[in-house]
Amino acid sequence: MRIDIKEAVKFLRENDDYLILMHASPDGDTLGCGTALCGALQRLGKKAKAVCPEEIPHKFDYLFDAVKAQTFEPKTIVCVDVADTKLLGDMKETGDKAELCIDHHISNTEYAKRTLLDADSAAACEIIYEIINELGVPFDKALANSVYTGTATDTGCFRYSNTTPRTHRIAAEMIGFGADFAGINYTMFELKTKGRIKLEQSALNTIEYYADGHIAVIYAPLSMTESIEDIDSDDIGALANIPRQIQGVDIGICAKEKKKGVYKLSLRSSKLIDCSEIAQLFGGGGHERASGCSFKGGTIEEAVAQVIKACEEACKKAGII
Ligand SMILES: [Mn+2]
Repeated sequence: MRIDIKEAVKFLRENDDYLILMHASPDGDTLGCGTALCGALQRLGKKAKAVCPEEIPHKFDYLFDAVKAQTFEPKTIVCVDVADTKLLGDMKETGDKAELCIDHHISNTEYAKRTLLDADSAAACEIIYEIINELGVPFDKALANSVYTGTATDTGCFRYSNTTPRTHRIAAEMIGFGADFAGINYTMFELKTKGRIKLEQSALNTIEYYADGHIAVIYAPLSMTESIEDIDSDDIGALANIPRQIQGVDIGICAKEKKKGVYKLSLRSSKLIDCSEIAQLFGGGGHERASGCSFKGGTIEEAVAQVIKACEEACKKAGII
């Protein structure tokens, strides 16, 4: 059932003992949502914890300043920025019992009993911002850092076309409440470990072009990622943005091997292509300009070949080739 902000806020007020689920391969938006919502509920005197099925990269540690560790038996499951319970990894079954999902992915499968979806929000944190306001919880520096992080990271530091005047207004308001925007943006967009640089060096060597250079693929097989120390899932995920930096490329594909024989292909596209449609062909989803899908079995090259074929079709349809 689809619900609106007011209904979501009513639900959050009426319930307690929240388990807030954030998606695997956690990013700044899901973690910003989880910590901000958890912190806001705790400030209302409720019990809440925000958990992620995968280890959270240390660069996000500061987000947890917004929450207190609480021990209790969770009763109410809420998913944030989770389009599909498949994105919850080992916690999928818990996610299938979600009472509420707050999300901005157009591909949301509406698995939760109640879904608050706003696909016009660049970040799910924009919806969390509205919820915190409706709950009447005043923003402090920690909550502001969480909401700011979601808006900054899901918009590539306010550079992607999903950014709206509202995104900027919310971010500006968070800066007013003390969000450490300079520190957050340095950590999220500039700072790299030596391992990350080494990973990029190796991955850049794998770039291949298709469709007259309109499609570019970058690879991150286990043989590469396991041989480099000091990298995390976020470092590997960031490779997805490299092909779209190349002039003339309309679709960038990043093929990473998550586990032996399990591949995640991330797609990034120019405004000429809707890459969520391509990902959906393979059971994935996402946004118009950023999407992903997974493959099990076979080789990474076989998975890539299937997606390239679909990308070529999309390029033909768009009149690019
Ligand atoms: Mn998001």
